[in-house]
Amino acid sequence: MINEQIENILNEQINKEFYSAYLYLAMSAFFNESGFFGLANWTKVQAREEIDHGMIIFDHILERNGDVMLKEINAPDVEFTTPLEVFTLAYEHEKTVTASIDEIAKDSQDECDFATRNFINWYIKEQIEEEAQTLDIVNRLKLFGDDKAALYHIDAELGLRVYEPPAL
Ligand code: OFO
Repeated sequence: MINEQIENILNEQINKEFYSAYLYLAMSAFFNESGFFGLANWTKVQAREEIDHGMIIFDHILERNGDVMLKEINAPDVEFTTPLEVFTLAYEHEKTVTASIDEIAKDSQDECDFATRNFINWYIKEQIEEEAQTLDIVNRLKLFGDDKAALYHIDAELGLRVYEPPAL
């Protein structure tokens, strides 16, 4: 059985993960409309990963005999401009998700919910990757984003990303 506080914070995290999927889908649509098909692919693959992140928590709550409470998902309220600004926003967003995962780790430790404390380790590791990969793209866009040929190559490279289900 899962206690109410942990159940609530996990349900909120499901919502945040699905919001992340919405945010990356909005980015993907923007890139698609702007002709950056590689960036559109990368963000679309990321949106699928975010749905997986939400679903893994969904399953954890049910396995622990808790209640899944699905809440409204906000529409992303952002204006996209350049690839650099979009990926800077993605990186900043990932930092907020990391903070939220850390909060779950802290609360589950405080509440002696060691099953959730152990479960959330996968997300702690995942967030290192989420931040690193968005920051890497930000840095490359900062260095080469004004050069059209370089931007073309970055777009082509990110177009190669293929969705893979998470390895738990
Ligand atoms: Fe689910 O990690 Fe990104 O947001």
